[in-house]
Amino acid sequence: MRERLENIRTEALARIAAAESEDELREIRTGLFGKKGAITQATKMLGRLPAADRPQAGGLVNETRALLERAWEDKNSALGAEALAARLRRETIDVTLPGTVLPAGRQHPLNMVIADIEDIFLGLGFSIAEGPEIETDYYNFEALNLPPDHPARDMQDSFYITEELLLRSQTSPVQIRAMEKMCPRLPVKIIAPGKVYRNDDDATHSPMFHQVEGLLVDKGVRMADLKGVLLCFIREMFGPEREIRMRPSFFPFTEPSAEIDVSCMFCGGDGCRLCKGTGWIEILGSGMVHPRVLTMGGYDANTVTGFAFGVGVERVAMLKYGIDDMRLLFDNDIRFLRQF
Ligand code: 2U9
Repeated sequence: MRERLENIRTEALARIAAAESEDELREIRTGLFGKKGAITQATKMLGRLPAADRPQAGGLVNETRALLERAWEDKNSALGAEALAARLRRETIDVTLPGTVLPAGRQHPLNMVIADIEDIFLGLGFSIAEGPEIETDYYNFEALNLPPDHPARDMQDSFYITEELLLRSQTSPVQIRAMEKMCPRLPVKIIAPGKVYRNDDDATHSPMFHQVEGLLVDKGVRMADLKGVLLCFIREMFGPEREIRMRPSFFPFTEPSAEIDVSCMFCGGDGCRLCKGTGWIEILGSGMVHPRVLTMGGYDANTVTGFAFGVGVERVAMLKYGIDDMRLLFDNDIRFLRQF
C-alpha cells in the first residue's frame, strides 16, 4: 500500500508540474479523485486490508490526497494567473480614446409650454387632472351644455369612432369627470392639459392640437377671481408688463363668457403687424361656469359658482417663441426643434 501510494504521488506530482493547460489539469484531477481515480481506488482498497493495518494505511491515503490536492490547487492558480496575464498582454485597451458621444435630446417646445403653464397654476394652488382622449358623447358634449345642433357635434367637425364615442374635441370632459369624483367636496380647482382633436386642417389649424383648460368651483367665486387668476397667468408667461382686457363672448358651457386679449408682446401695445395694429392679441376663452354644467357635475348651482377658461398651447408657444407657422410645431424638423 505504501509503495503504491508513493508511486501515485510521484507520478501525479510530475504530471501536475508538467501540465500546460487548465484542460490538462482537469484531466489529471479526474484521474486522481474521479470515480475510478487512483486516490479513490486506494481509499476503496482500505476496506480489504486487515483491520490492524487500516489506521496507518488510512492515514497515508489521507496524507497523499491532501498533498496532491494542494499541489493541484497551486498549479491551477498558477495556470489561471498565467492565462489572465497572457490575455492582458494580447488585449490592449486605450482608456484615453474618446467615447461615443450620444446626442442629447430635449423637450419639445409644446411640452415646455405645457410644463410652464402647469408650474404657474400649481403655484396658484390648482391640481392637474387628466382623462381619456376617446370620450363619450355625454362627457364631450351633453354634460357641457352643447346643444344637439351645435356645429362641433356634426360628423364633419369631430372625429367619431362610433355614434357614442369620439376623439375629445376639448379637454372639458376631464373637468366634468373631476367634478363628479370630487362632489360634494369644495373647491374643485384643477387644470386639464392634453391633446384634443377637431376635423380642421389648414395653415392655422391642425387636426390634433393641445389645450389647457382650467376650472375653479367654490362658494362665492366671481368674475373678478377669473380676471385676477388669468392676469397672474399671463404676466408669469409673457412678462410683468402685460395687461389683459375682457371682451364679451359666447360659449355654451359658460355664462357670461369672455374672450381674453393680452397687450401685444411684440410692440408693447402700440400696434404692429402681429397684433394687426390693435395693440391686443386674443389668447384665452373664459367665463363663469353655466349653472346647467355645475348641476351636471353634481353641484348645487344655487350655492356654488365657478369660473373656467381654455387656452390653445400651440398659440401660446407661437407667441412666446415668435413662431409664425404652426406646422413647424408638428414637422419634427431637428433644425427647428434644437433652437429651443
Ligand atoms: C367645464 C366648464 C367650462 C372651458 C373653456 C374656453 C372658454 C375656450 C378655447 C381656447 C382656445 C378652446 O383651444 S381653444 O380653441 N377654449 O375658449 N374653454 S371656457 O370651459 C369649461 C370647461 C369645463 C366643466
